[in-house]
Amino acid sequence: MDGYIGLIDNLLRHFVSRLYVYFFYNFENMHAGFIFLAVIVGSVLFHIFTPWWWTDIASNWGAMDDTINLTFWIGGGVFILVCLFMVYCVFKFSYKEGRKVEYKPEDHKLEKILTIATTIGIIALLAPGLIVYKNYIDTPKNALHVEVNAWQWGWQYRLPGEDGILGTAQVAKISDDNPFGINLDDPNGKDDILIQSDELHLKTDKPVKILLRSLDVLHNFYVPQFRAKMDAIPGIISYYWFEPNKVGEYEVLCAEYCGVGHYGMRAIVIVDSEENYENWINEQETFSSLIAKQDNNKLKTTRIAKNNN
Ligand SMILES: [Cu+2]
Repeated sequence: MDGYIGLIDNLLRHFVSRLYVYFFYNFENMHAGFIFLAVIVGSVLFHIFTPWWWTDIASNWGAMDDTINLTFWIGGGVFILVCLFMVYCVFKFSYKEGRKVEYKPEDHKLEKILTIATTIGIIALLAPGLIVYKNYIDTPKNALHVEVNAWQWGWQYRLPGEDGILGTAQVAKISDDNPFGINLDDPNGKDDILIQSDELHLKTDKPVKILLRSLDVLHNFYVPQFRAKMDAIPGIISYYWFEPNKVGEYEVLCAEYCGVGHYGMRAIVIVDSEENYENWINEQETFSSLIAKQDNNKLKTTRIAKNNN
């Protein structure tokens, strides 16, 4: 028994000392190759076993996922090829005494191949995205308009009333009485529906055009499940569209770092059936009813003031 243990012990010692020799005398020249190999294997394994992946899609924009997948395959493929090439070079051309480097400042053939291959790769990466983006901003005629107002740090929403047209608005006109800065002399603004809440409702299977306004800095209205987002930029109205197609509750995030309260810009979008949506929208306040309420309040305060004098 002791003999066996002695043998195993000897073998282990032999193996460890061999490993030691390998690592510290050969490995030194080639360790970069092993690191690259580990990076490739690690990346592929991470991709397969990652616990983080997309949410289920709840809109028409499957094409967004396709372009991301295409970018992933092209980018991932090139990444693996470049790393494997480096691994090959590290092993093939590691230091050998007496070996000289060939001086080759130019190689027209190689340059031509690399230029053409890079061009094809860049076109394959960009062209599909441009096509999808064109559709992304090409709003269907029957889309519901929803204005998203972003501010530090929250959201409010405005929908057109029965006329289907949003009144014009300006940030400079925003006040306590006019939280969206709607132009008072624009008749289209009177019936606008104001939602000063974190909860927005949308109708399922009905396209929505999102019109983005920012009252201060860059924000970005993002619901991951809709695969749609865009920056809200002070001074201009940016827009895109999507069609929610799954009834449910989704979280809104601000996807543009916008200051210390950025993390708090979370809200809820509820995709309703037609009936529930109509019920919800009928309960919302219009701009003219808000003005009437405020006038009423002012009247009351003046009356109280008069009575008290
Ligand atoms: Cu923000």
